Amino acid sequence: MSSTETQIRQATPPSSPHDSDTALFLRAAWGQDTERAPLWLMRQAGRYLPEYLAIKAKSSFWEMVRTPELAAEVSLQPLRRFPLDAAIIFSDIMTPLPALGIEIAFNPGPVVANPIRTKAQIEALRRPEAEEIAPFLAKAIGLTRAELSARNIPVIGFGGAPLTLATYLIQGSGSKEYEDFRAFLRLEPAATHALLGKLTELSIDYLKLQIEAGARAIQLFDSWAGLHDWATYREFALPYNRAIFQALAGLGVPRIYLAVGASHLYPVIAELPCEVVSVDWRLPLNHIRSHFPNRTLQGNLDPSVLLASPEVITHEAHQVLQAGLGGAHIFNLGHGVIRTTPLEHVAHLAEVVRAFDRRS
Ligand code: 1CP
Repeated sequence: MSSTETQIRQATPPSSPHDSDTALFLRAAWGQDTERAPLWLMRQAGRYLPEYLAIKAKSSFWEMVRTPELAAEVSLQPLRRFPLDAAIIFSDIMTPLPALGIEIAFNPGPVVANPIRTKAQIEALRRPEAEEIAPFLAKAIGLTRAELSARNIPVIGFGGAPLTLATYLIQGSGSKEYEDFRAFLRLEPAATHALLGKLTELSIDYLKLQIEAGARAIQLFDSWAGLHDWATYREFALPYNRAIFQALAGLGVPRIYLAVGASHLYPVIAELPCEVVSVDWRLPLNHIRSHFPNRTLQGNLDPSVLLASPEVITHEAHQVLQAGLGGAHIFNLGHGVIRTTPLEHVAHLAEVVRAFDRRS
């Protein structure tokens, strides 16, 4: 981004209900070509951390999510170990769905008790009041924020994109290619749109409650967007994602969009009103910039690099950092931290990213 464009964006920040955005992560998210790339990792709170496993041994996943003290503790754990520039609140993309009347278990991924396959099931979904969706999450964000505000580290809130939520609800659980879901879209387009409409309303309330509780940025996870071709994405994903981002415009939080395995969709994704695009590892960031001029790019180290050696991590992280020059960049993985990632490799990555001066 040119310095003139940076100045224009800096000159017109959206009205922020919070303190001024001085945190490195927020400056980069708003489009500033910062002196150093801020760093956080998707799934930074999770199963590669022994202190997470210790809590998990005593509590179910839902207990952890629904007990604000536990959720805040788990959100803070990676920040105690590593010099990260943002926290992500510990929860799940499926968290708001029980408020619609849908029963969900985790084993370890989400399992839907009664997968949605009929129009009647969709019509029967409740429209919850905003306050009932996830009151525990608002408390967890408040507790996490209280611990981090002295360090000026922001908390990221998040939700699942409607099409990705529908993928689990209709398929019923994780799958490799989600064939049942992709067939359902074709067989029952009207019912699918009705479901996506309800998920969009729910997601807007859910994300707004996180912003009201103090989340300083919002990430929309569209983990399964890459399954689809252009026309399907344009019909079943784009309008709903756009509606969510539009509803969050002007609330003073940068909006981050993540789609995985979806570089074929970038020309369509470019139509979304968001400040940050999170990219997986399949293409270098400098090849992606042209699709998203004036946006911040987030990513995009292959998570499996963290399973290799410190030398490999240094080399590949430098490649990502170099490719991220020429515009705002938030360093992250292309997808979540893998469960078997050695802790010292995460520490090493943090050192490499922090030592890289983007101005020299
Ligand atoms: O067994 C366990 O310990 C539970 C594993 C686990 C964890 C740690 C699940 C079940 N969810 C989470 C937390 C989680 N989920 C976070 C926490 C914050 C952080 O990143 O540190 C976040 C952001 C999510 C988001 C999420 N959940 C996504 C989007 C990100 C992605 O990986 O693409 C998805 C697809 C889910 C569904 C889900 N929940 C849990 C699992 C194992 C999965 C994936 C299942 C699958 O692969 O289909």
